[in-house]
Amino acid sequence: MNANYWEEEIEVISREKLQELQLQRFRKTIERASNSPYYKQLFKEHGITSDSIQTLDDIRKLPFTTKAQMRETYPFGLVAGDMKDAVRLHSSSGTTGNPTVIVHSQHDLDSWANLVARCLYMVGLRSTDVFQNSSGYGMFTGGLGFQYGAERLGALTVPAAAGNSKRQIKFITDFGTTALHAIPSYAIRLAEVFQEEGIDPRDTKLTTLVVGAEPHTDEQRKKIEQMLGVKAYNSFGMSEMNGPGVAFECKEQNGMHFWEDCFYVEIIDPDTEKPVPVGEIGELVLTTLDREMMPLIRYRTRDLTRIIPGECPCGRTHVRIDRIKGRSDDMFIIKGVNIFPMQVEKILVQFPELGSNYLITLTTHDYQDEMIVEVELSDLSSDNYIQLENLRKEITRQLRDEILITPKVKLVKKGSLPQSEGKAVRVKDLRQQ
Ligand code: DLL
Repeated sequence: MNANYWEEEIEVISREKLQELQLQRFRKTIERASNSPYYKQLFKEHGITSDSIQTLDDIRKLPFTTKAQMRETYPFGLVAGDMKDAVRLHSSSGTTGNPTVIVHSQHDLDSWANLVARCLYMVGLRSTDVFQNSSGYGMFTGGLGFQYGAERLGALTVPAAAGNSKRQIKFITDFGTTALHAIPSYAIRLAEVFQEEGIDPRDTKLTTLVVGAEPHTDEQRKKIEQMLGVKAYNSFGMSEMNGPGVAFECKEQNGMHFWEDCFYVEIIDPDTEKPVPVGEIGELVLTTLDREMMPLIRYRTRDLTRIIPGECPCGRTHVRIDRIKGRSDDMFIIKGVNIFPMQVEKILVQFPELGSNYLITLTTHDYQDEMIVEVELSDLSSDNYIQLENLRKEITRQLRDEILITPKVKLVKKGSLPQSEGKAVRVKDLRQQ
């Protein structure tokens, strides 16, 4: 094995060969997808077969797949393989209505683990490393995704799971952890706990951090690197495309290589749905190229980014995408959890004591993200302090059950929140971006 690459023949493949491989895999994907109830019907309506795709540009003949369609076909309408070959199911962290479900065969899990191993190898991890995963396990793909990828690499893998910072630090110290996976907001929290405990992270063996699953700036990355004395690499992925291991920074730390042998990347204008020129920001649209059980075609991720033009000095030929710049829908991510304002609204409308105007404010306090939900009271509310406090606690509890994090709820007088004339502005993001 070449010391620089996990799979040299794929990572530095010529663009021409890569495109040949993509075309071949794309046609196979269409064949497979046509076994799913959803795509079978769709292809019939549009008269599509694998022969419709002669060049990669022909991909544009195909309609997009959206999150809404994934929900409508819940749970198995997009499954193209035989369910007896299904070995794992994940669902997305957003919980509006039906969750989006992804079903994997053993081939899919092997392909995913291989991609994560490729990413970790790219930033210098080897079988001698100790990899600690502070991600939530369970449905969230950051847990099992990194677990299997790091095991595939042969690293000693510590499934520490989320939270309990003192225990994380004890593991780092006692087990000689060299690499840690954390969402960026948690990495900063952990650095603070290091300080509180009087332990200098530079005295541990920790040298590499893998950060992702939520938007963060280069400044935040530098802060993490400086506080923990590590190199931090950005990692992008989503449940619909496996999870982590979709795009990852190399040692250059200048954009994330997108594994184009497994995903076909398009960047479109979210309004016109036409491709944007290379280098311009648009919405990322992805097609799986190596998925057996549940291929997804032209999936609208709603993530806004751009392709970084030019070649990467590391030699890898797979395109690089820039940091995620935002979303083309109203989803926001806080503490690694994806939330839609509708989820908050759904809870608030159930309380007759509340009016219909509310505002979600996202702020940063001591490097920790905070979510504040201000909601106006209705005429039906009491002005008894104890009753109001009980109401506030009940709203907080129900919101926590729905969105999995605990917001700060503030009940405010009717008419005191800004009234917008057009589309209501429900989210104010004041975080340091
Ligand atoms: O967040 C998968 C993942 C786990 C990626 C661990 C990286 C590390 P979901 O919960 O489905 O999956 O959320 C996917 O998170 O569409 C983006 O909006 C956002 N996101 C993921 N990675 C990044 C990143 C996982 N590096 C959604 N920067 C995506 C900014 C990110 N946003």
